Amino acid sequence: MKMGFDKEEFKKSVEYNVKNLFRKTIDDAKPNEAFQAVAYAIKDVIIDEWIATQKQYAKEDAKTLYYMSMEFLMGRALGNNIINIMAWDEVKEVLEEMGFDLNVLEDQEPDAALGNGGLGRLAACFLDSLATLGYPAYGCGIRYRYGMFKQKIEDGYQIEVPDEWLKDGNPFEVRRSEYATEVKFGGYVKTVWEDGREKFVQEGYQSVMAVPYDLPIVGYGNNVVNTLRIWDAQPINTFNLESFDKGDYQKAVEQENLAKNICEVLYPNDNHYAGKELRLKQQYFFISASVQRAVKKYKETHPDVRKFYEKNVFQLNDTHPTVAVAELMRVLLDEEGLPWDVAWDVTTKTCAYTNHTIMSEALEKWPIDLFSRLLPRIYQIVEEINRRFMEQIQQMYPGDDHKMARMAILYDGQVRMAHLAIVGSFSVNGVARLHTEILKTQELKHFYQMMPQKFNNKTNGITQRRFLLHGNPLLAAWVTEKLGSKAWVTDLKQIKGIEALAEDETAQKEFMEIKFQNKIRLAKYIKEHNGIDVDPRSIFDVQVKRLHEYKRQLMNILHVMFLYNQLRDNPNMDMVPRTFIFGAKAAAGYRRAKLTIKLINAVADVVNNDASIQGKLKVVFIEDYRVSNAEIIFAAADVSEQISTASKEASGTGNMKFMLNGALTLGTMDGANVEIVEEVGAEHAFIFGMSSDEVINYEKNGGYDPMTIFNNDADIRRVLMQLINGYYSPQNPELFREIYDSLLNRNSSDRADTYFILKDFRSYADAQKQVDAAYRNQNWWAKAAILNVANSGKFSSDRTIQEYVDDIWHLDKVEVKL
Ligand code: 26W
Repeated sequence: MKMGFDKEEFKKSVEYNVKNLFRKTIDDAKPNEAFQAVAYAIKDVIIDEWIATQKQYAKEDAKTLYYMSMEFLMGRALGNNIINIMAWDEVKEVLEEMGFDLNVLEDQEPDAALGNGGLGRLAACFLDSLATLGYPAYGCGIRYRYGMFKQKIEDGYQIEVPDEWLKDGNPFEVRRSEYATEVKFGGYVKTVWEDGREKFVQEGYQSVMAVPYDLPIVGYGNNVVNTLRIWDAQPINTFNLESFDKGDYQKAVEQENLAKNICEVLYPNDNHYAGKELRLKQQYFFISASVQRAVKKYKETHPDVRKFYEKNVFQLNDTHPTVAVAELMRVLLDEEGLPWDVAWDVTTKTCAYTNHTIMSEALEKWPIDLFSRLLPRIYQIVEEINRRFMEQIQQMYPGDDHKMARMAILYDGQVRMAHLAIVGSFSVNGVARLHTEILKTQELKHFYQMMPQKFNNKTNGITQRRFLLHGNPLLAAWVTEKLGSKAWVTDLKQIKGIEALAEDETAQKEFMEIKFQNKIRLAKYIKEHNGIDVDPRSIFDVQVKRLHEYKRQLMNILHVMFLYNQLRDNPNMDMVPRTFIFGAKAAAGYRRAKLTIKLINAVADVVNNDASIQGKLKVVFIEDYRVSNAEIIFAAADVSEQISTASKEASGTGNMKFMLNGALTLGTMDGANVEIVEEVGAEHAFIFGMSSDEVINYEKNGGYDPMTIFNNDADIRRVLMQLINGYYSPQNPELFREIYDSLLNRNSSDRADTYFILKDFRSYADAQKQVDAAYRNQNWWAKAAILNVANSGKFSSDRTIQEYVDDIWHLDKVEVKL
């Protein structure tokens, strides 16, 4: 267990840091300066554990996981680190003695937003769980200079502002220049004969230096500190002004620019492949550096690289890091001199692939000309992988050209990264039970039929350390008190113990009072950031997630318009006051998503300023939804909107964070909602809409006809007409025409109402009515909310990680003693 935390030493350390960093005494330190000083003091504590952990791993020669991901959506580190070294109360006290409020200091830290949404945040939760369970692991990623953009709302529109998260430096990072690695792009491949065999040498290339920065990933109360290693790019050789050779000059400038550009910015696309060359550069950059480093490190203590897989495993977070398959082959073939079959055996025993989406527009398919120009040697290797794979298909399915076309890695002038990932991996997993079944029976069915043993499910999870212990201290303390133990912090199944209190009226009152306090906290945040007054006694009905058509924020706001029409017709309509809260970033180039944000804000403007409806309806769009404000939002939610078109949301993880915080799910039978309902019971959720089978059936038969609904349902028709008659945009009645058209008219590429919004609308509205009815019985609601918390145990990322370890990674736990 933990050694005591030395408060006096910590205090001295903070004072010393303020002096050294800012030439000030502690009483003159501004909040941001105090934050820096505290962060460095915490890092000081962490460093010893970090060193001890890495020594222990080396000593035990432990098998290591490399979690390869373009995205790590970490959020803030300070509070999380203080919690995980188990020093929260002590640090809070010391800071109070020094005249600082820990919460205020935490607010000084910018979010590390090196990710878009679900996939990036999952990676962050996984790192927390890996460290807490004591498994040796690296996160491998990119140190983007600019992370996910900051969102400003101006006149109801989203404006993207650069995220300068490194402006004041990052107190927790350590630059590791000793591990700098060269990464090569372009040029051509020369074949030479050497030692009686063919060798491949890349020539005429440009290259950059990859320099790693390490961030500590602190386990909860176990002295374990793992590493998130993010790579920065630097020019390979300093600009040589003396060189007047034209070729050199040109090359030097180009290499300098290459290095400057590679790590500049995170692509803000979520679930949408854009095919940008710079993104492929980013992918190869961090993968080549990570793979080279992993092999080098292994070889420092192991003589035989053919056993690499015994001590190393690479998990590929979606297809984005899939060049790792070919890069590991390149290193083993060209640098280690292994024959193809041996290199392939090592590679396919090292790599494992996770699929996170079935959205076809998310699939990465690189044009062969671009791919082969940028990565000539890698492309040769992919060609050979494809050639051998095609041979294998021939053998298994003689004469079946259909299979070849469906499964080829290289096809129609493109490199299909998902196919490369599947062929090059020993494991392929989906992220929720339903999602994995859809992969097996629909999207990847040919691969499943050919290699069923590779396929498995790993239902996602979330870390309760951030999303309950840190984000909702009131509920966390209540749970601990009721259970008489904090064991749930590392074993969330134990939270089941509060189920016994679900019917207890005192417990119900206490629970609702905590929820009320959290709603006051969010109301304050909304007032400060949006200038809108919301009533904490109203139902907080929340949809926060990336803006995407399949997630159907549009259905939610159309329903608000529908409710508002009813209230206008009958201001005395009996309804529980409701606050509809949205938070979402739209990809910068996603026009329809951005227009949906404008629509939400336009509806908010009208509804929030209409005194005639007596405050029964409020609409709030929270600006710049991100990890740090998410923690406040989940804690305050009554209703969790999880309303994606069934089959489209691979898992969802926000749904789990709401459940853990005692919100009731209003959702479709999609992704992990299915398993949430299974755990808590359908009677404690509000389920509506078509099943995934129904949706898939409609899709196979060319969709449905939304016009019939439009013609026969006057309420829906009235709402839709308000999109084009200026009801919410009097100055420009045509403003929302595109949205109207998307619901009713097919266009060149899409069916009308691609995501079945009108088809599911009535069922959704009915479910919403049930929410209203249910909330009137506060005892029932409290019971259902407590049951949600009590049955959220399955959704800890600790459980998910243990399943990855048991079924895929086969790591051993390491104990670190100080
Ligand atoms: C190439 C552009 C691009 C960028 C990001 C394509 C796809 C992505 C991600 C895979 C999108 C994503 O974040 N997917 C989400 O992953 C979560 C974690 O598994 C799931 O819970 C969500 O359902 C899924 O949408």
